[in-house]
Amino acid sequence: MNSSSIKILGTLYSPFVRRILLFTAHHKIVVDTKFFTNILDNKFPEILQNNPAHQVPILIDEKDQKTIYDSRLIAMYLMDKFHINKFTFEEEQFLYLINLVNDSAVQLLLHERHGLSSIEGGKKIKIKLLERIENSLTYIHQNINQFENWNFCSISLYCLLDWITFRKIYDWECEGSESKFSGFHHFMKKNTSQLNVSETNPRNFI
Ligand SMILES: N[C@@H](CCC(=O)N[C@@H](CS)C(=O)NCC(=O)O)C(=O)O
Repeated sequence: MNSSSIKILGTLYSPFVRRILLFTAHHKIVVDTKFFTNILDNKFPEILQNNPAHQVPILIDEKDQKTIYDSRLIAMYLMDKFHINKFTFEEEQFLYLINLVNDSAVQLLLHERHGLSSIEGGKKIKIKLLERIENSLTYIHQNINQFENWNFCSISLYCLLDWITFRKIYDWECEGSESKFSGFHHFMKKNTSQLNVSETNPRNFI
């Protein structure tokens, strides 16, 4: 049995957690995992102790006595520790957009769950969030050739696109591969066989 000094606290559905699981698998970094359920409705002392914002993923490196939260910072920590190429400035910019789309999608999901999309103010916020998602994804799609390599940036895009489909938040798949996002179809298809992608498919855990 593998045991690692690195532990990842997460949930089975989070696209932010999945990024770290794909990134560590790709670089053959052994991690232990601990998954929580329903963290939006429950407060978990172990999460709160390690991240005051009560969000996952959280990395705990027992050997080096470090606790890191936020997936981008976790990736940077691992890059440093395992001598993996750091982000380029362009990748950082794409990652910023991917994170923004992901956060907007999480907010949309919460809006729907709490029925806010059916009230006037809520409708306006929904339109704004959807506009941001659409514009940012269109821009990323125009630059899809920058996502040829399987690195933290493309892994994050994969997890985002799959998650917004899974949660039915934004239908980038539209009319199949002929859609305006045809480059995303190609990107997703090409990467479905990457390490740990099928094992971390959130649909497995419903
Ligand atoms: N910026 C954070 C975002 C993490 C995040 O939003 N995590 C969600 C899971 S998808 C979470 O923990 N939500 C619980 C909450 O907000 O209370 C990252 O990149 O790690």
